[in-house]
Amino acid sequence: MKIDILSLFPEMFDGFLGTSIIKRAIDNGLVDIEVHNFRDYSLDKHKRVDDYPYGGGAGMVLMCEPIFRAIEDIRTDESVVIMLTPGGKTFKQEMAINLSKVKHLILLCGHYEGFDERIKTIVDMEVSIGDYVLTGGEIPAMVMTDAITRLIPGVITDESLDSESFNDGLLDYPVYTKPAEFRGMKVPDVLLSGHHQKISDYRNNERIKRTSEDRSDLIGGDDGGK
Ligand code: 6GU
Repeated sequence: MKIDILSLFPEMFDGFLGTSIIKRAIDNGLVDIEVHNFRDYSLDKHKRVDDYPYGGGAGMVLMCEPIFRAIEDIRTDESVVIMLTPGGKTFKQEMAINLSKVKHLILLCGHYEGFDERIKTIVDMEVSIGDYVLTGGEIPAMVMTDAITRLIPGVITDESLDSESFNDGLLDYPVYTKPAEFRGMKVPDVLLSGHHQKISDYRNNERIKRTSEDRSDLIGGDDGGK
């Protein structure tokens, strides 16, 4: 998979792309991630990419020209172009799974007051990562890239993906490591029993219990404002 990220602040991605599982996925050739500065696509001699909003009002607006030029340069017939904006469709695990099957993703990170409305005509989707406002689309682009990349076959073991939170709509089961007792808190006996069927039953029950206690909205209940 190829992911192209368009941003005004490419340096924000250095730590993210150079660390841990994402770095390993890139080094192993499982994903190719390229960050572009859309200032490079400005035709203006001062490399301007934003201007004042028509009609007045606060902040600056990202201009059509550099963004259209960047997308037209980078996209192919297999690209899905995504605009990151708080007004977009909320990013969830299901969307991550669907996007992990795409050959080429282009993520547009906005800043300032937003994108010129006409930029919507050149994108395939508008996506938000949740109901709060961030200063820009860079962190959302990292969130999406991380969630999608770990789903690409070979990036992490199939076993880790099998039982994780949100697969089949349930949260993950609780896990413990050494010691078997810490400050009076004991690891459940069943996990020390070596009895695979009992361990599997215990974990399945815990997933259902946790989901109904902490995130009943995932199984059709009210989330109580969580
Ligand atoms: Cl995609 N962008 C910004 N600026 N804020 C957000 C967001 C995106 N998703 C949630 N908040």
